[in-house]
Amino acid sequence: MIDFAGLPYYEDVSPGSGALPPRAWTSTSDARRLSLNGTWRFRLSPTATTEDESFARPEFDDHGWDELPVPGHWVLQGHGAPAYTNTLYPFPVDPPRVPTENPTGDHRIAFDLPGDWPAAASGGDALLRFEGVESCARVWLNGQELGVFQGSRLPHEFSVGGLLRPEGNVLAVRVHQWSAGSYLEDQDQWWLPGIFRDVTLLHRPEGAVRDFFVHASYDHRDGSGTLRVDSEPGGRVTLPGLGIDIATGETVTLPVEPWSAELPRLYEGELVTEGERIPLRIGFRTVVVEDGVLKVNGRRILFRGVNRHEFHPETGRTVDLSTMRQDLLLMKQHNINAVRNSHYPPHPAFLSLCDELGLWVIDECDLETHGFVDLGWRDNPVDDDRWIPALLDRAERMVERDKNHPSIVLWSLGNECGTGRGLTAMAHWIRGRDTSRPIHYEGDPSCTDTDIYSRMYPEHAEVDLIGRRAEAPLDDPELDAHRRALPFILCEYAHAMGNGPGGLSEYQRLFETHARCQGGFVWEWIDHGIAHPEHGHGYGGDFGEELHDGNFVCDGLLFPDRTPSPGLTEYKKVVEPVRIEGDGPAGTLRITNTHDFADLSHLAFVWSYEIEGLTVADGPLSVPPVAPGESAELKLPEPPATDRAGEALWTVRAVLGQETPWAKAGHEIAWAQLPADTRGQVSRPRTAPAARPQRGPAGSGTLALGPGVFDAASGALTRIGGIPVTGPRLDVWRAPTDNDNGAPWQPDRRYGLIWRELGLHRMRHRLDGVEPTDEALTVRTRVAPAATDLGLRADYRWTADGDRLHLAVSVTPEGAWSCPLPRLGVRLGLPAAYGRAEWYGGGPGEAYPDTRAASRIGLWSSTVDALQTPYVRPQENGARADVRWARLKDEHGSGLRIDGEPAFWFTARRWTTEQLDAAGHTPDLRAGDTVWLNLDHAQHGIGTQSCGPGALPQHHLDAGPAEFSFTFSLAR
Ligand code: IPT
Repeated sequence: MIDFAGLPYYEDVSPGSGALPPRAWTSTSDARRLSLNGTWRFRLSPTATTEDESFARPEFDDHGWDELPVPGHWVLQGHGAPAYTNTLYPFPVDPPRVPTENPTGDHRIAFDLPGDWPAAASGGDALLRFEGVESCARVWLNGQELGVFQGSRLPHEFSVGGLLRPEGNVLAVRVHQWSAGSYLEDQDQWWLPGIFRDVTLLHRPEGAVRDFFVHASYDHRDGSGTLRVDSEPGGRVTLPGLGIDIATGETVTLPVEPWSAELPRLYEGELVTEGERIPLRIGFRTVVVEDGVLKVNGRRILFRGVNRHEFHPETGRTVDLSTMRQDLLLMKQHNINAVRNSHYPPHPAFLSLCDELGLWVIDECDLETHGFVDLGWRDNPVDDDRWIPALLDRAERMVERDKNHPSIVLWSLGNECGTGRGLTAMAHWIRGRDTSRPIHYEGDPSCTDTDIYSRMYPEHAEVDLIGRRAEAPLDDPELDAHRRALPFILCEYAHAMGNGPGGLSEYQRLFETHARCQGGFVWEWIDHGIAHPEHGHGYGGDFGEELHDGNFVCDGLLFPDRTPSPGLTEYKKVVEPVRIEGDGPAGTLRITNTHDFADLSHLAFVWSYEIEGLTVADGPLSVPPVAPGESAELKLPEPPATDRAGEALWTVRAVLGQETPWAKAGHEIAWAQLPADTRGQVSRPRTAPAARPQRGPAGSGTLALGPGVFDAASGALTRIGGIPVTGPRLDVWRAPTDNDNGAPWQPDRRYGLIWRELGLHRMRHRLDGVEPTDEALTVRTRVAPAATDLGLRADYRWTADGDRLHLAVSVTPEGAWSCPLPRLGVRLGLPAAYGRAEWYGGGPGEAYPDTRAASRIGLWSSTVDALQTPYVRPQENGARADVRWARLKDEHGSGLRIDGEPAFWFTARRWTTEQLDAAGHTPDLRAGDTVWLNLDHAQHGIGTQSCGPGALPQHHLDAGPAEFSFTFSLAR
């Protein structure tokens, strides 16, 4: 075991020196503050060994240095490069030692105090506050050393009152990329050193608040709130809205409206001490674990959550206020009600926004030692007494900073640290300080230190068992009984990497079935793709890293530029807090309110009656203010009289009745479609007698059948009504998704690799016969890869009537297929001019068998370009589900129409699947001279096995006999 004594400060495991004890954060007060954000001077050294501290002297000449915006990460500001690893430490693991190559940024800023800054003679103090510096800082003011600290995403303050002068102050900060603290910060994200959050100078008048703690609880039995505010020094607390005017330390109980994520009622007030007035925003709520369930204000809550890292594609973890707000607005607009601060406390302003807009928050400590897993957790800092002071320091800095936010309902000790005494010490300290929030930690299956049973990425079947409290027992009966009595959450599930995640609906059903299963947090909110000059958005390996984990860092529901991905649209639909069901032909409707607190009075309901995607009639639907957890039975209106023929559907939607702080009136919350009659799809009647295949002009080598022209020798279709075409022919390949490729620890599910190994990307089409008969042209083939006896017999039977050409495909597998197929359908090429698509079927967005909840039947149109989903690493994307017919048109509006029987999966792109498969980044995809269509009878599910379970069996595309058909005609 290494001796920790005598190491330089950046390798010191103790919490540092010089910084003040942590305290509650406030965004404002009447005390003066001065932001030191701005342009600083900066010098980067390759090592930390420099003994030269002359730069800290005020008179040091830094004119030759670069300028650097603070806050920021120097590796995103032209100095060095970012690096991505998931669990691997990017340096030799020898805690607490770090490499000699330890990039070190010296920072300087000179500043004057504003003219109205209180003079030192007026008493009080001033604090210098850092909200976040990665990973270790040493600080000097006016040549005087203030101290050193670690704990990158935690605040640190120094007392500087005695050192300030009216003009010419010089703040010097030396930041090391690596420190002992780096061993505690092995989160799955970019390594981004720098002063990345605000730096502020705070005046502290005599008698100012050193710290304060708001205790505001709610008793649902009598609707009362109880408030006590502890403050040091004491003072008075006023909340005019409640007529409260009490001394600090005094308790008052009175009727209040509670705070919840759904109804985030905050009472504005003020804490006044002799030296300071601090605005308060108080939310009354009580969080308990009772009867094995997590309850807020007496009711079970259900997390519809996401894991959020702080991320911006240009500025990394420096995230400005408007971006924070944008994140939360997008969450609220997508029915998300909870956020886990993975895996560190965010910028403090984010939490105030959560209070205001209404989100349940898990605040997680800046602690992860994941890289020790590969060492069998040998020397894990969380199980080593010498690190306990540092761990406690981290817990204290989180809890003290954030304790006054009603939105925080759980404290989390950290992420992926294995188990150990350090965690127990943290939990013990937190319990002694704040009894109002249960404790979360996922990494210890025994739940020794926690009040919640939490897991990541379990399969649906296991969640079902846990929901029944019938999970496999722990060896220790006492611990087992403890755990079995706890509520259960998925702190991570549904890995949103690339196309996906699949299987959300099935999880949601479990959460709605078992009281113990209180929802989960999708991994994760946003792709961490960093703006890259060549690649658009770069991922691991794009910045010259020696070790990296590729695009595993791009696994969010938002693309790096914060455009919602189809996964977010799907999640919104799956977690919608209103369930609309019914029997269209019978005209009955059942509306269930799945909110936890809100009734339905804030929503307006509307219906529409559509035939083949065209709205024939619509109107409002009167729905009573159904209480949470309750349902109402309603009648649909009488179907409108119409002579329009075709498939008829009811669409019922719940929208916001009024504007909210996060969306406009009319914003859609929930919807459903119900077939209006039992007829279903109406097939177009034959219009003309059947045509027969005809030989083309002598020497042309062609066959004609209705509007189709075929190569007589190969049976290949070459034209439809004058439009040159390539194919259609059988296609089973898709550019493997991240989920297809799966995770290394689940080799039997890595279908992307298994398919490639089998050769599904290099299928050969053997021609076995071209058989024109009186009524049809039949082309028989066998489609198979080299080196195996597996194959698919594919027969294409062509018929025509009038201007319509029909294709019936019949597929028969041969050999023992032991894995599912990626897709099953035909691929067809059209000239590039056919760049506009219209379809009647599922839309407007992408859908796959287990990601199709948000796909609704309608008449949609898009350019082919806009049909693409720009996953940071290109992969299969863009399919539309349940398509009855599609038209591809040129700019004059003419083109090809395809009707499917049964409905099909429709995909169109300007590159081949092979090109999509070969691309590493979106700019690699270049439009060619063909629009490629995939008309699929079936697709394999998506699953979430890039980190989690695969597609459920019901979403597997198993090789089996299949028949499907298409009708081609010219579109006008
Ligand atoms: C889990 C981590 O907690 C999270 O930070 C992230 O890495 C996620 O996986 C995958 O993207 S840990 C995993 C080994 C289950």
